[in-house]
Order: sequence, then structure tokens, then C-alpha cells
Amino acid sequence: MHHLKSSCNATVVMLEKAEKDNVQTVWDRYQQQLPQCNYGLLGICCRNCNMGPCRIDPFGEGPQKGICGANADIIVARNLLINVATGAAAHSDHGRDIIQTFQIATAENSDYKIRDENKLRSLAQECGIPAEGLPIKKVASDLASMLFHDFGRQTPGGFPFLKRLPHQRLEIWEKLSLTPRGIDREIVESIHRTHIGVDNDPASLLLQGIRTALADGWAGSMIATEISDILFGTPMPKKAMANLGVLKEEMVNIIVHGHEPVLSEMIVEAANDKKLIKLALSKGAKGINVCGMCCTGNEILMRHGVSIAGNFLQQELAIITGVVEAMVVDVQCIFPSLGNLAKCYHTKFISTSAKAHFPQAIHIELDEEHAYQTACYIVESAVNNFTNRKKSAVFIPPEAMEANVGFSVEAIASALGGSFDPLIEVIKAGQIRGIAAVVGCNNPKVKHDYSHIQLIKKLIKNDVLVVTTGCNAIACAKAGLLSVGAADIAGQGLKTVCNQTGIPPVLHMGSCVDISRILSVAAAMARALDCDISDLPLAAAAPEWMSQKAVSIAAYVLGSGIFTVLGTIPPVLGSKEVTTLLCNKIEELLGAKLAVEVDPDISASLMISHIENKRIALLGETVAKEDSECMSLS
Ligand code: SF4
Ligand code: MSK
Repeated sequence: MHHLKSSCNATVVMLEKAEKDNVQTVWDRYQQQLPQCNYGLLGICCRNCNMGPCRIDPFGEGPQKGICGANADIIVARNLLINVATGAAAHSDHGRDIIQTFQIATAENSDYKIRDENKLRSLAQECGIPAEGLPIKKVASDLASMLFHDFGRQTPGGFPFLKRLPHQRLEIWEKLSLTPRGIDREIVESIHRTHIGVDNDPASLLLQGIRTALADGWAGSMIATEISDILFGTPMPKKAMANLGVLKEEMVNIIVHGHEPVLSEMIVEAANDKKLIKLALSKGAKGINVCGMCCTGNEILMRHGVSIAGNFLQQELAIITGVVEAMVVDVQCIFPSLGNLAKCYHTKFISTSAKAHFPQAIHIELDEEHAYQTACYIVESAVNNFTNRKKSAVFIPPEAMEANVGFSVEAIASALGGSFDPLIEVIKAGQIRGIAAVVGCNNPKVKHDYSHIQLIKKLIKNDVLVVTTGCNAIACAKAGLLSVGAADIAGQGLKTVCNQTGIPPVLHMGSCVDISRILSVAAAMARALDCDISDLPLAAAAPEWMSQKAVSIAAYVLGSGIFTVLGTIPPVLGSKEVTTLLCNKIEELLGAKLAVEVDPDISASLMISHIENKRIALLGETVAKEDSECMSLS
């Protein structure tokens, strides 16, 4: 039965162990929730005020309006806007925290260093901050102050990264009043609009959702990415290992999980501290093994080649191996179940963010002024926990796959010889048909990793270069799709390009906030071709998405002009108006629309045919290349 839950063998085997150990996982709790509430699935319940809760009868027999008079269209649109605002807030607050760390790095004797001075100077220049001849700490401090302003701006058009966009896209935003003002302003206004009796027009609510999400993509997330690169180093290609088999029985295992790199960077450093290694040896361990999970994992994977133990649905399974001395978490995508589960083994579940507390966690808050000290304390407590392992509970699945990672914008340009021109040329020539961004979470509603992998295999087979982030990237790493050898299953054109350049057909571009890297590449290509982003042969997909951040991502990718396919059904089907707007009418305004398709083969076909149609319009091709598997669908 467990093989129906995941296409990742390590996961299947660990689910068997969970059953044997009599511990619950996310899949068990999902089963317990079935059947899920249909009102919730359709998005037609509202708890926004205390006259409610209200719900709309989808069959038209019962109530068609909430107590205040809101109909299904208003309720669905409001609920969606709340999701966008939450997701945008999570990403952008991450960005704010990174700026704070960046400021701390400018202080004397800070534990944080500025690792990429070149990027600091070029970003300062891009943002109009004087940099030439000035000390880097002065430049960093000025840049930090400027980026802080992006949160509180009151008028549209001030974000420095908007200069990356082609003028065609900026004109669309201006015409529709979609150019974001401040990050915080858009999020607050979204929440305001969803208060009872404020914005009750579905189209107006959705457009505010797009504007809020654009503030996330083109400011909050982009700030997080760019400043993390300056602080911790811009990722460059390297090899690393992925899946639960990266845990080591003879070593002290520490997993860092969540999203922000601020503590995990220090944990990686502390794990190399001679005194702590000596302590580990004295406990009978052969050393200290730090591994990542989810996007905190992606951050240190991309920058340091630190092994990644798994993606979102594997967080509990890591503890169930019985060899994790400490599961150290920061923010986002962390199950509240981990504290209770950790008690069944010997694992210390350590929360570290002032914003994220969990039941039964040991809270060791990150003190950024003394970050290395905090990290050493955490590593030391993990080492001291090594001797508490229950030998009978230990089982590590053998799966660990080698992956090529570290494809930042700078790394891709450098692999191509210094610019994106060669990529544009092979796209024009048709060797590569287009680019697909495939990103996002896992969701127990669908078979773990299955849609991620199926979708991508079909895309690369059809000569579509794939860029990936988040849990999708981890799924690809585990399945061997991030290796140069994966080009063997690509179409002839893509395979040739991969062999010539030494890049894999699927490029790991980082964590969830690093989707901003994909936006930057798309914008640079559009500018080079003097067209709008929506004119490019690009498509996006989130095959197994689940988080509110994914809703914000879908909204900003759409708002940036990129056709996007969602592989799990968003709670909008209760409103015909909202569904039609998102999946159809919005294209007239934005040049892009959403599609919802749970079958990954059909999703891939939708993306391929979109890419082929864009080629016809942009490059004047007369006939679209036939999707190599389309025939099997008819
Ligand atoms: Fe019901 Fe309207 Fe209150 Fe929502 S805002 S709970 S629909 S009365
Ligand atoms: S961690 S947001 S489950 S991709 Fe970024 Fe994965 Fe989705 Fe969290």
C-alpha cells in the first residue's frame, strides 16, 4: 500500500518502518481527515466575521449568500486573497530578516561576513547606491537601508528590481494599476479588503492579489535571494547527495529544516569546529553530519554542497530513522507534529525563531549578535545526545543520489560562456524549444514526488529546459534528474546542448524565494529579445503545491506574464466567475493564465503546446513541433 503514497523508494520503506514503530505520519493524518469538507475544497465557506461561519450551497438548493450578503464569487475571491497575502507575507518577512542579518554583518566583529563583495557592489550600482571606492561595510549599510524602504513605500514604482523588467510588462502593470507600492502596504491592504464589507468585487480582489504577489516576487523574495547571495555566497555548480540515505549511522546527525539560511549557515560552520568534532569523537561518533531538509536545506545545498535528506513530506521520516540527534528548525513548512514524534525517538526537536514555536520543542532562540555561539550550543547539545540513541530503532534507507546543484543566474550565465545569448540562440534555433519553471511543494493528496518527476521527464524529452526550486528540486535530485547524465532521457536538441555545455537538463536554482532568480532570467531574456515576458516560450508548473506561499508564487508568476499549471486543485471551483477569470479572461489583461490539471502527462502537454504556440508567434515558426507523447493522450 505504501508504494501508492510515494514514488520515492526511501519514503516507501520508511513508511513501513513508521507502521512497525507505531508512529503517525502526515499520510495517516490525511487519511483521518477524509472525506475532506467539500465547502472547504470549493472555497465557499467564510469565517471572516462573527455573524458567520457561512457557507454557500454549491448545488443551488440551499443558501446562495452569506449572512452579510456575500455570494460564492466574493467568498472564493476573498479567501484566495487571504492566501496570497499570507504567502507574500511569509516570503517577504524572510526577506526582511535577511536584511536585518545583513545590517548585523556590517558591525565590527560580527559572526556574519560579506562573502560576495562583487555582487554587493554590482547590486548597489543596480539600486543606485554609490559603491565605487567606498568601504564595503558602508555600501552594505546603505544598500540595507534602501531595501528596508521597499517594505514601507507608499507609491508605486519604487522597487529597484523593477528595472530588470522589460518596458512592455511595466506598461501592462501601469495600465492595470498593478505596479506594487510597498511590500507591507500591499499585504495590509489585502487583509483590509477582505474585512467584512470592504472589497466585494471578485475581479478587484483578484487584481489586488496579483499586485500583492508582485511585491513578493519582485521585492520580498528577490531581496531575500540577492542579499543571501551577498552574505553567504552566490551559488556555483557543485555536486551533492540527496535523500534519507545521506544520514550516517556512525555520525552525529543534525538536520536543519525550514527556510532561512541565517542559522543553518552557522550550524554548518559550527559542525566543523575542532572542539565539537573532538567532543563527537569522545562520544563514540565518527564526526558530525549536517544535512538539510526543505528550503533551509536547499540554501546550504546550493552554497556549500551540504547533503539534503529530503523534501516536505519526508520531515517526519528523517526522525523515524532513529539516527537524528537534532532536528533544528527555523520558519515555514515545519509540521507541528515533530515535537511529539521526536519524543518517540531520542531526537531533540529544536525551534530557533522568535516567530515559530512548536509543541514539545526545545526553544533555543537564535541570537544574531552571537550567532556562532548559538550554533555551537545547538551542535553541542546534538553531540551530547548521540549516546542516547535507541539502537533497536535505527534504520537508514540506502537511497542517496548524486546531484549537480548551484545554478544561480550568475552560474548559468557563466556555464554558457558569460551571458544568456547562447541560450537565446539555441532557443531561436529550436534545439531547446523553451524553458519550463517547475517548482513547489509536496502534498499528501497526490502521490509524493510522482507528478514532479513525470511532468519533468516529459518536458525534457520534448527539448524543454527545466529550471526548478523548492521541494520539486529535491524530488529531481533524488530521482537523478539533476545529473548531467539525465540528458540521456532528454530530446536530441536538449541533450546536445547539455553535452556541449556540461549542464544537466534540469537546473536547480535554489529555494522557494529563489523563484525570483527565475523571474530575473525571464526578464533578461525578454529584454534581450525586446518583447514582453508573456511573448517568450516559457511556462511554469507547481505539480504538488500545498502552501499559501505557492498561491502567492502562482499569482506573481502569472502577473509576470507566464502561463502556469497547478497540479493540485485550488479552492476556487465554487465560483464560476473566479475560475473563469483565472483560467481564461485574465489572459486578455496579463497575457497569461492559469490551468489546473492533476495529470502530470497532460500538464506537460499543456506546457509544451503553450511553448510551441509562443514560438510560432515570437519566432515566426510556421509549424509547431509535435509533442512526442501527445498521441498517447488521445
Ligand atoms: Fe458570513 Fe459575510 Fe461574515 Fe463571511 S463576512 S462570515 S459571509 S457574514
Ligand atoms: S519548502 S513552500 S513545501 S516547496 Fe520551500 Fe517545499 Fe513548498 Fe515548503
